[in-house]
Amino acid sequence: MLALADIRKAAHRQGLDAAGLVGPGQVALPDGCESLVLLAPDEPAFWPIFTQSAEYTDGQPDPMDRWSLRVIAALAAALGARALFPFGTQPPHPFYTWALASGQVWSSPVQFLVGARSGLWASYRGALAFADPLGALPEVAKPCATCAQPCATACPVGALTPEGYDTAACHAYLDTDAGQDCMIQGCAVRRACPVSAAFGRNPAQSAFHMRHFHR
Ligand code: B12
Ligand code: SF4
Ligand code: SF4
Repeated sequence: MLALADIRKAAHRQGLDAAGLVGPGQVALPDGCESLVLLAPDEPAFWPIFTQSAEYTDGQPDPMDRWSLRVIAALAAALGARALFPFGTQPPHPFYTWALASGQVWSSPVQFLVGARSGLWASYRGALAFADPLGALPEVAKPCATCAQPCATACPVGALTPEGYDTAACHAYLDTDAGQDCMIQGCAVRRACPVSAAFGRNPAQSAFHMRHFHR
C-alpha cells in the first residue's frame, strides 16, 4: 500500500511539495476520492527545475500550466491517482476551499491564503486524488496570531486590504512607473509577510506570475 512518505518523495523529485492532505468528511471531494494531496511549488527547488523544462524554453503560451499538466499527470500515473488542476475547468476546482480544509494554510487578514512555511506565497500547481485513505501531515500553527499584520497595510494604493481586493485599482497601479516594484518583485502585500520572506522564493518567479496576472 502506498505511503504518504512515498508520495512526498516523488513530488520532491519534481520540485513539488505535498503541501496539504484532505480526507473524507472535511469538505466535498471529487467522486471516489478518499484522500486529496495538494501539490505546491517546493521552494527554492521549484524554480530552477521549471525554468530548465521544455515548456519554459519553447516560447509557447502558458508554460507553467503546461509543465504542471505534464509533470502532475505523470506523477498521478506513477502513483495510481487522478490529477486535478486549479486551472482549465469551468467552474474551477475549489482549490481555495480544499486548501483551507487541509489545515496547512489559513485565510490571512487580506483573504489570500497564508501557509506556515510559504506565508502569502501559498499557491498550488495541482492535486492528486487517491481512492484510499492516506494518514495525515504533521500539524502546523497559523502564523498570524502573533504577527503585527504588515500585510493589512502593505499595498501602496490600498487595493488589497482586510476590506477586500480591488483588482481594478491593483491593475491600474501596475501600469505606472511606481507599480514596477510589484511587477518585478511580486505583490508588496505578499512580500510584506515575514513568513513569505523566509520561504526562499526567487523574485523571478514572482515577476513571471505578475506578467501572467497583468497581461
Ligand atoms: C479566479 C481566481 C482569481 C481571480 C479572483 C477574482 C474573484 N474574486 O473571483 C483573480 C484574477 C483576481 C485572482 C488573482 C490572483 N490569484 Co487567484 N485564483 C482564481 C482561481 C483560478 C479560481 C477561484 C474560484 O473562483 N474558484 C471556484 C470556487 C468554487 O472555489 P473556491 O476555492 O471555494 O473559491 C474560494 C476562493 O476563490 C476565495 N476567493 C474569492 N475571491 C478571491 C480572490 C483572491 C485573490 C483569492 C486568493 C481568493 C479568493 O473565496 C472562494 C470561496 O471560498 C483560483 C484557483 C482555483 N481553482 O480555485 C486561483 C487562486 C485562488 N489564486 C491564487 C493566486 C496565486 C492569485 C494571484 C496572487 C496570482 C499571482 N500574481 O501570482 C493573483 C493576485 C494578484 C496579486 N496581487 O498578486 C492562488 C491562491 C493564492 C493565495 N495565497 O491565496 C489560487 C488557489 C491559484 C493557485 N494556482 O494556487 N485569482
Ligand atoms: S500587486 Fe501591488 S498594487 Fe496589486 S495588490 Fe499587490 S501590492 Fe497592491
Ligand atoms: S503578514 Fe502576518 S498576519 Fe499577514 S499573513 Fe503574514 S503572518 Fe499572517
